[in-house]
Amino acid sequence: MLALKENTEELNRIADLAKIRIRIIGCGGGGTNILTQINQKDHGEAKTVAINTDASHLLKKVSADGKILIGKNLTRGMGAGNNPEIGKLAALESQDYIKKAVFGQDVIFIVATLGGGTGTGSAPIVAKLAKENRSLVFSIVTLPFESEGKEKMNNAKDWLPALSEYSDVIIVIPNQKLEESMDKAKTYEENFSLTANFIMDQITGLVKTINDPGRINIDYQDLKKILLRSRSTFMAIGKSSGGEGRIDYAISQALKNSFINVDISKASGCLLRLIGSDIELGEYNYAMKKIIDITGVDCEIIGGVEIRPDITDGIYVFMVLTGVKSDYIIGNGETIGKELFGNVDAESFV
Ligand SMILES: Nc1nc2c(ncn2[C@@H]2O[C@H](COP(=O)(O)OP(=O)(O)OP(=O)(O)O)[C@@H](O)[C@H]2O)c(=O)[nH]1
Ligand SMILES: [Mg+2]
Repeated sequence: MLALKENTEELNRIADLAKIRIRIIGCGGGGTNILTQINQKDHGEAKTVAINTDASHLLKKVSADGKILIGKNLTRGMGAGNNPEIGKLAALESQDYIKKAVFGQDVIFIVATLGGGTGTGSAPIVAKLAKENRSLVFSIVTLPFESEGKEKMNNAKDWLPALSEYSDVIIVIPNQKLEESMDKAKTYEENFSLTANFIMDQITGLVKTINDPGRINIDYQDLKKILLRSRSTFMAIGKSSGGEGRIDYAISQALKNSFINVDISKASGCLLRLIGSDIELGEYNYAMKKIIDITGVDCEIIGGVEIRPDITDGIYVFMVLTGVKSDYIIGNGETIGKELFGNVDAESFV
């Protein structure tokens, strides 16, 4: 029989091996800006990788666990000049490095701000290489501001289908929504950080849900089971600082956001995780019932609870909902609605 210490070491080793491997890959200028914000905050055990054709941005502006300058021969480190074809060729030139970045990963998150050359053209190649490696691929992308004009919006529109082909799900956040809710008193960076936070909450919520063991646990198989029901997936986090009705409030906060409209009334699956220092069993049951009230009894719910004594400012609820209806969420192979692209290029749809 193993001594207690050896036993513990062996268990630790197995627990480490059983952790799912997650990488967050930022593509292009905006994608790597958002990645940098994620990298600078607690993002669980996921590793971050930045990909760009722009050498000086990558070197001076980006913080990540790994950086890949793509298309060194093609662009000589000078960017893709708003041309997604160059972004694509750059990614193909450097595909051996990208393959190494996705190798053996269970989940790949791709973050890109569509409209320019590098993020738009390289993200579908990263997704393809990740899919060939059998990873689950979540892509989270932004669309350009309408004021940036037709060319950028057309880049996004023309290249989203390629990304959709290789992503399990794409979550699309129009920058235009940022402009509508923009606080004029805040700086450009502060306003941009709202989208970055929205993206970050979804990614880190998922990373922690499946890698940090809870009192009632949710694991990777649970995630896969819920995703099998439908690829149209929405992830959200909500917080309540306490008091009566705190579960209702946290759930309503999770479902409320300024960027994308989502109808969850026909959701077919839900992972629901409550995080806090003093969650009661009654609250856990209530939260599950509350979701069923919204979605109907056919929704399969897998719940989890993480007791975190260090959280003293209230409770958090993190949800992964599948089978949701939204123009902004594109499940693998689904058609992309023209409403997504706003008014910028309406005539090309006629
Ligand atoms: N939300 C958000 N959007 C951004 C940010 N930076 C750029 N964008 C948007 O993304 C679009 C594309 O810009 P970049 O990401 O810089 O382009 P790129 O992928 O580096 O492409 P090239 O520079 O042409 O190689 C812009 O038109 C903006 O709409 C950012 O930090 N946050
Ligand atoms: Mg750039």
